[in-house]
Amino acid sequence: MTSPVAPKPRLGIGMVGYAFMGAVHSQGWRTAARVFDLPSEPHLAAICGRDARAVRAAADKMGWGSSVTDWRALIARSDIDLVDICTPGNSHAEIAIAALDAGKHVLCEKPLANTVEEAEAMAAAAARNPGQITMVGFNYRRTPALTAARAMIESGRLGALRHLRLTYLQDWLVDPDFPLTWRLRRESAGSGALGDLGSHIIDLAQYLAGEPLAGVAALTETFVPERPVPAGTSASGITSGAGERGLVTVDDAALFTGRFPSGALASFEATRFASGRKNALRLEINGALGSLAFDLERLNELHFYDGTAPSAEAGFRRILVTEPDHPYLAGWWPPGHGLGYEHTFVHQARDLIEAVAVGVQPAPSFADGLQVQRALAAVEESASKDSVYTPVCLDEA
Ligand code: SOE
Repeated sequence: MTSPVAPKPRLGIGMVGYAFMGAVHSQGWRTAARVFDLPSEPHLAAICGRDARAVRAAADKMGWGSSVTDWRALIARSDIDLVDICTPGNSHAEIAIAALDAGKHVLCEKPLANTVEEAEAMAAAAARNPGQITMVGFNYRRTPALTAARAMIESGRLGALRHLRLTYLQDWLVDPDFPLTWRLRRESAGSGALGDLGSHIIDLAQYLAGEPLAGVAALTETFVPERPVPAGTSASGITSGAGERGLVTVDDAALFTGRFPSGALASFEATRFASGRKNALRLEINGALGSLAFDLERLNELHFYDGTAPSAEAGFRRILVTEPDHPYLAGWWPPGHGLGYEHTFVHQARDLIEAVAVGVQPAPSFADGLQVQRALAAVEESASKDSVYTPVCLDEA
């Protein structure tokens, strides 16, 4: 007779927010325990949103046990161990600090906050609650090809890093009549393409380089300064009306350079105006011994140039990151069968559940999120100073 397998302890999850990020995080929580052998079983206890009917529908669709309309009630529940924050940035600090002080672990969407002050308060709350685990949702670190890239850099395959070149290009704001949603207002989103997309590539550059940026020099631009206020809404003090346009108060694009303490140089471009580019996160890293290149639109591939190979055999070669020896892949499909965007969130859930079980702070923690927030603020400060870039005019002959 076989003895019954003891049930795993439950990790109760409560999520605040249920739009795009709420949906992919839900997918991560639902799937992680079906793919990986985890120390505890995530239980999708409750989801929170302000509109009772909509959040109920989201709970049913995404597999949550119950729905609530008050995040404080969610935090107060004894069946919730971890609070997952998927709301716009202006509510991150209040929810995260309350959750940490109530004894919950916290996963918070990126960027950590809208301001450095809020991020500092969040990191301080994490520090005064050392028993609670915190993580920021920089999910792309958990793309197997990029986790593998980090391991190659760490083991010295690229030698000393010289260049990190990162771009994150989208095009959903090209239409000047795209509505003035919360992502286009500073009070709700903090910044524009910079915080939304630039924060991802800052985190990735620092993760891959293994050190924080030492300084930045930047340009930002808002190409379309006014947009239609969405009908029937009142976006952050703007009252809607037919044909009414409101001010865009964040950047549409950010272009910046950076320097690492090791001496490596970095360049970054984050934009929502790259016509034809939907979710193009691309990077190339050049080191003294070789290079790596990655494109999120072909996320199962990593391109490696080994500068130590005989020159007659030199050239970029494509590594298919689909094998059981690659990060996260052993839990998935047979060799050669690739993964996609959503899987990065499954890996995020897996790593967080494991960190909670062993009580060891994972990366990126709230302290790491604060560091990215400081880099975002430095970009904005630099972009606001005319002296940083001194245009040199070419006189007509
Ligand atoms: C913006 O369009 C966005 O949804 C980001 O907010 C996410 O972080 C990124 O993963 C995809 O693009």
